[in-house]
Amino acid sequence: MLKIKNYINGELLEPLGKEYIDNYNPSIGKVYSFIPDSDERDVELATQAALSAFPTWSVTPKEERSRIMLKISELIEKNLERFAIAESTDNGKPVSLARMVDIPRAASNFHFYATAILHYASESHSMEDTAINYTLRTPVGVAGCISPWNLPLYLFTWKIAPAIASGNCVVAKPSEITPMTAYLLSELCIEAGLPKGVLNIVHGYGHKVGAAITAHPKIPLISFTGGTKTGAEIARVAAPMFKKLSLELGGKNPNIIFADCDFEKMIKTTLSSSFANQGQICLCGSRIFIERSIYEKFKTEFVSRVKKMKVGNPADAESKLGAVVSKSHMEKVLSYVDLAKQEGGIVLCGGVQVKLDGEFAEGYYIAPTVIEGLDYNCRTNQEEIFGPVVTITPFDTEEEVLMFANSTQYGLASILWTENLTRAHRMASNLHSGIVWINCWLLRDLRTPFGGVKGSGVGREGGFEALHFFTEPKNVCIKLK
Ligand code: TXE
Repeated sequence: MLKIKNYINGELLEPLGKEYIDNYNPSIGKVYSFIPDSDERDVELATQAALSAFPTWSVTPKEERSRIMLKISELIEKNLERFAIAESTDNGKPVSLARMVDIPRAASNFHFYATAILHYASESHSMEDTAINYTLRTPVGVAGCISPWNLPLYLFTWKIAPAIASGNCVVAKPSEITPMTAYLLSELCIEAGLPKGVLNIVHGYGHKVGAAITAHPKIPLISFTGGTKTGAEIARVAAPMFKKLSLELGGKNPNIIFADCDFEKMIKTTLSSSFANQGQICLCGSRIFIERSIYEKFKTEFVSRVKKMKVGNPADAESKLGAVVSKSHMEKVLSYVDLAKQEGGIVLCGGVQVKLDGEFAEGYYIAPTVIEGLDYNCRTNQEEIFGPVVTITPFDTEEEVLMFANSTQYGLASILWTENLTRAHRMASNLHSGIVWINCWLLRDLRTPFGGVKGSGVGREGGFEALHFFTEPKNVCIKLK
């Protein structure tokens, strides 16, 4: 069975402790490869490699950095099919989704930042004829990048690309639950000629490798995507060390549907915003609020279409949902269905594990689940489930639905369906979230600020926001007379 390796100083290495973790294929519930169980010694090696590479990489002309990153992007595209299958095997998601979304987006992340740095300009502030200020933007040094399992390569590269584009060197840790495409990426980085030490990938557990990166005194910047609790732990360790922090955390996003929406478009998109990637996207709209006059119509139509969504072999083009990422995650999601019932919820469809035949019999499949009859304030409607489970709730007024929408500790994204432009603007400005999608979902322009408020995080990724984050501004003031 394949043993994944760390990527340190341009080489593929075994972990120093020679220990490995089982890596499961969630679609069949079986171990299919081994992940390095690295520790702080591997992180130290990676950090030293990054520190050694930094003086050269940080002054490498941006055109050259761009050229190498474009090559990496090209190689990902060339390996699209292989990467899509690998992502699906590791994560359980449909291959079709990985082929259409995850892997192309990973290539775009490199492409986007390879070209963004060519257009990035720092500021200058003139004080008429007294003085002129200009801002130098220099790379920070060694960046620590830690990413989750739901969109493995997509979110991993969303951090690494702006970090190395702006001249930093990186010590990165993908999720130990889905390490495979990060490993495959390290092979492509070697092929593309990325200088050794610029990117180092250390595999292993969060409490060992992630914690060692967070606490390392020579890593002054941490970019993290993952759970809100983990984000709080990282902030607790990193804040007293005055590290720069970007935290992209959980969500419990409202999907607000007004009676005047384009019903057909809304239903189609709501199926995706509820169940894409088995509902394991921090941007999924898991709380659906429907204006009362169309509640029954919505419920009948939505539930009937959800029941038709095929849960199955991720490689099958017909499968709309594959497996959830792990057995423990499946159990967690199903425990929320039990909780919803205890809280008075009625399960309109799903709510159970799906048992497939043959080699998939031990896989972790959950039927897409719709629940009604819950109070906006109950735990099911307040806590992040991160699976194929949505609740539906009627509302009467704009004020009421705003109160429902803004009631959670999270504030990542909101989805809004209405043809009334004035209302759309009014709602958008009153929703407590970093992103508002009106009459669409997951429509992404990589230049826009991406991130959340409240328990959904600190800071923004995307566009020049990320280049700001990965550089340190220094103002230079020159007196003219
Ligand atoms: O998160 P975890 P998971 C969130 C969403 C969801 C969670 C799922 O809330 O619940 O991510 O991802 C490492 N010090 N989003 O379960 O456990 C861990 O090894 C340092 C939000 O993977 O927080 C993994 O690499 N690192 C989102 C990473 O942190 C530690 C998009 C995330 O793990 C650590 C996607 C520690 N003490 C998911 N403990 C968004 N907002 O963009 C664990 N890790």
